[in-house]
Amino acid sequence: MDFLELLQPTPTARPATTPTPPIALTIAGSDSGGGAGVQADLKTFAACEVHGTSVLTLITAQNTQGVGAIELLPEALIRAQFAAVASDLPPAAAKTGALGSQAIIGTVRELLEEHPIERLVLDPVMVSKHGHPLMDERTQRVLRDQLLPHALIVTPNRFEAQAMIQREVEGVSSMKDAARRIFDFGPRYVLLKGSHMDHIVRDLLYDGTGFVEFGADRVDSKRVHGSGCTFAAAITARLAHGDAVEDAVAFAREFISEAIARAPALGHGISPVHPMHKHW
Ligand code: PXL
Repeated sequence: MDFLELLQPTPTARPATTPTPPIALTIAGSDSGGGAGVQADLKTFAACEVHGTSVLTLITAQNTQGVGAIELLPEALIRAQFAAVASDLPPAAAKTGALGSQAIIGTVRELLEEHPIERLVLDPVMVSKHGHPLMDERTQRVLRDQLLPHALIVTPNRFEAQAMIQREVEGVSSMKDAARRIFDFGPRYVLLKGSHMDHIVRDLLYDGTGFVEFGADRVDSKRVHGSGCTFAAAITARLAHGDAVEDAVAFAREFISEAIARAPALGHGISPVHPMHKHW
């Protein structure tokens, strides 16, 4: 570059184009408090550099202290959201969260049959991590029988595993037995979350042949609202990026530990986890 060139005005910089991100879809419910459900999923997708789309199944009025009201959305509106997304923004991976009723479970099954999604993460949302049932037993069975065959990976907690197989799950050997039985309902991977032994959290991943155990120090925190949703959404995001299942789960384990450890205090009840922990 010579002296004259240096005197030329610099051309206005063109804006750098942002590369197209992978797309992920969540089929789940709204938490007005912004901690769980679709809100957790979309924040997690964004934090993991994925464009998030959503099909809302139900709307809850809730905050950190509890759920006040729930309204299920009509089947036609669920179908319309799915059609809008699938025709223009086809997801590389998807997850399901709260589905609310046998009718909605049936609608989601039909949608998945009409439009198969290879990389589907099924978060059962049947029994809370504290053991409170979130749907009646008949609806739990319908979810198990109709949706597990469509899942790449299902992510039950211990209580959901018990509900699926109708027997106690306590300790590693019964977790392994449960994972084998849940595998027989049709998912390609089972991730059984956390038997809490001492201060270690153990998750077991089963692919029909062998087990991979994920251990992490248990973060002693009450700020765990939305942790199941955030965990499953982080797996979904990495699957959308093209990760192998085992890598996506390893990433999500790290992600959820940090999201719990770095969660700020919010509200007067159970604070949500912090999916944006890498950013603020
Ligand atoms: O974390 C389970 C869950 C899923 N979806 C919605 C929720 C919750 C728990 O509060 O509110 C909408």
